[in-house]
Amino acid sequence: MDIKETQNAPVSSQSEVELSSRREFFKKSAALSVTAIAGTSLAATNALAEEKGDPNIVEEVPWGVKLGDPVTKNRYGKPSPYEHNVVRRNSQLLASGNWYASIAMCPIQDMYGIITPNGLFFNRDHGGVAHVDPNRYRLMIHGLVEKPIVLTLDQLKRYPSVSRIHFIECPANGGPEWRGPQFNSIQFAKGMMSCSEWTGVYIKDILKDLGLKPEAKWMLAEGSDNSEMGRTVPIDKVLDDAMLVYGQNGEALRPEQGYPVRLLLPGWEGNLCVKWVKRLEFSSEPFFAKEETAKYTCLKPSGKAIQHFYPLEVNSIITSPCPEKPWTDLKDGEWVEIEGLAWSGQGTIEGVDISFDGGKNWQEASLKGLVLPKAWTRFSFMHKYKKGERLLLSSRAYDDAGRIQPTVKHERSVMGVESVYHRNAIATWEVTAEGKVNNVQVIS
Ligand SMILES: Nc1nc2c(c(=O)[nH]1)N[C@H]1C(S)=C(S)[C@@H](COP(=O)(O)O)O[C@H]1N2
Ligand SMILES: [Mo]
Repeated sequence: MDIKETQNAPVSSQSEVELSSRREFFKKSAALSVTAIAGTSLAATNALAEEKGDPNIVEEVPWGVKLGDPVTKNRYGKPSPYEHNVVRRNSQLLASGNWYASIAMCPIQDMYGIITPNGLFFNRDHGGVAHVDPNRYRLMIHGLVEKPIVLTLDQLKRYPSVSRIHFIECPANGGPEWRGPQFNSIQFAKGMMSCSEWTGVYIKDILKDLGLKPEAKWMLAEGSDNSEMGRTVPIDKVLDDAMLVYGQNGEALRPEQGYPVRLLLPGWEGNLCVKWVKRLEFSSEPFFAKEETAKYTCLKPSGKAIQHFYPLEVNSIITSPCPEKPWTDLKDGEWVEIEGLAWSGQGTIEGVDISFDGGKNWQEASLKGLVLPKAWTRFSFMHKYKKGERLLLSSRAYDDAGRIQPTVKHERSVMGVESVYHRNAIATWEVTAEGKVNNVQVIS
């Protein structure tokens, strides 16, 4: 067969020359490893592998000597079976006694960049995942508008579309840990969030068509699932950047995210982003005043509660290392990249600081890739690992709204520990002398 012959063909003299000079380079950089930076210390490891005759280089690998799958095999592609551990996970501790009114956490320790693959987007439902027939999908927009309307999916898609990258976070993310760490896991401690590119229509654009009456101050959004999830949104947010989205990372929304249409309120509490949305009603009074809908409140030590607090605060977490991604394999003196995610529902991330001593001293990390408003922002810091050293590793993000993450002590002094929602205090990992990583809280 042609393919096999080509693969077994002898290498040309040209590539032999290239190979040997590469080997020379690896040897040289191994010798120079005293002054190693990340790249050259990796090169030193490579030179060793070549000298010892790594079988994965010198021997034939099974997938190289036979034909692969035909292109007709995977009509919808799946990750490599070797990635089978990268999945959403659920915990009895976070379930309301069943797996329908429940939550599955995103494996943020395994994400690259700032986009969550659709199959890994965190999933929170109050009555299970609804499976909506798009042909029978209807969206009613009524109340204080001149021209009330019922739209089919096709009609909704006829409005001019926009694509925006935004995170969605449940305000209860990190909520079980007000009194102290509960999960030695980043996925369970911080995985109630994900970030996608969303495609849909600005509600303000639809309202230009329908004519919003000036008395309209609130918008009720209702889902067509059995929980309905009625939520009321102030009109300013609706007219700012609220969207009805049907696209997620280049394809239709997944059923778990509200197929075929969900409400997206960039940067605001995830629970307001009503999925499988069937109705928007505009009114002069907030609907929760009539006890038709619920909202989350934050109980303060004074016994008073913050009633209206919709945007999510500036926040960050180090994703590598973390309890799932320890430093146990690192050698003394090796360079390692500390990475993490920062986000703010109130604006754009301006910077992130890293501390190795639980917040006494701080150094500035760099932001990498896209830095967008109300979106995950990836940060990075190169660190020379010292074997046997115990670290208290923290990150502290600040945004262009002038907000910075509080210390745990400061957050507790203002909010106490009785609240569930909106925890954004500085998070800390303990890196032990052996390189294991533990979820801890620095209270002082
Ligand atoms: N219709 C409907 N919308 C809903 C919910 C629901 O149960 N039903 N859950 C809400 C909550 S509490 C959150 S945090 C987000 C979760 O969105 P996701 O499942 O796409 O991550 O959806 C919100 N919208
Ligand atoms: Mo939520």
